[in-house]
Amino acid sequence: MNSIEEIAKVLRRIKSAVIFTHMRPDGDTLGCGMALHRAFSLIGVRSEVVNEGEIPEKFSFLEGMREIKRSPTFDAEVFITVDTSGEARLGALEPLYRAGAKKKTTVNIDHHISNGRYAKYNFVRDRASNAENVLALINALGVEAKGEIADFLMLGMVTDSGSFSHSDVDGDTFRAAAAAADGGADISKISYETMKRQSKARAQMFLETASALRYFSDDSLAIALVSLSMLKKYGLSPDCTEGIVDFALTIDCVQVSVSLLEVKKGQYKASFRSKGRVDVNAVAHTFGGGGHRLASGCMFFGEPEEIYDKIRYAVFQHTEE
Ligand SMILES: [Mn+2]
Repeated sequence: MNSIEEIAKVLRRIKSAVIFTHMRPDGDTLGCGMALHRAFSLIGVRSEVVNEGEIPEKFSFLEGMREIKRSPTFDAEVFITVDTSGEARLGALEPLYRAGAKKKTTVNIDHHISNGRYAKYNFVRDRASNAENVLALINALGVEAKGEIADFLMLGMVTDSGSFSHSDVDGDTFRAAAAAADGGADISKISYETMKRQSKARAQMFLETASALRYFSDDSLAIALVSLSMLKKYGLSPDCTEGIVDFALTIDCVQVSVSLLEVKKGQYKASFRSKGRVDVNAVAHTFGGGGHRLASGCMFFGEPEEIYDKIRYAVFQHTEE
């Protein structure tokens, strides 16, 4: 691994860079990409941020997001990836990245411990958000996190840390957030726009789903179901179901929360969340999926009632006494 100073030294000498962000982009990858892009413009490096897909609407309140391109528009000297644990996370841009990486300098700035250190220069440090690492890089480039840069970094920190509530949040997270706040980041707007705001239709769908929540195993297991017909009724797309699985975990007696999203007739995408007594990675693994101990996912085929039974049994098998 390289130090942030080493990487800053390399980047201070370059003329151009393309900054790659990961597929199904979140606030961290986009915030890191845009913050670095703005920092480059202040030190005379031509750069652009690319992402393979649509930029979620909830990030559009930050105007700079409109500048993000689907693929590189010029032949840059350096390829940089941010918040991207492996090349496959670049989605449709992976082949282009790999082809370019053969002859270009590559830089990888990330916070996932699983990161494969696939670039020539790698800085991987376990932090609540990668925005904390990008802040260190920007400072090492001699740029202060002010104005838009502060907003982009705060976006990464707020979203990846669950509004500074996840277990990996520590003093360093707050020191980085303090620097962004000192630079003028609008934390209240950023958290409202990205963590709270929703459409009326989404709120109605959520309330209907929550009131139909099914409880099993002495109320320690809760399952929410979002059918295709419900999405149709409210005119919503499947990404509006994000966050539904987290709701039931707020209930005292619930140890495991599951959401089932119907993706095709009789086919359900399941998300699992656990408070700790149940290893939901093992549960999802039973059905060909996986993830982490406390958060995982898999696919189910069949009727909801049969699926509930399967989940109930698998959760029972993986409950620690
Ligand atoms: Mn991240």
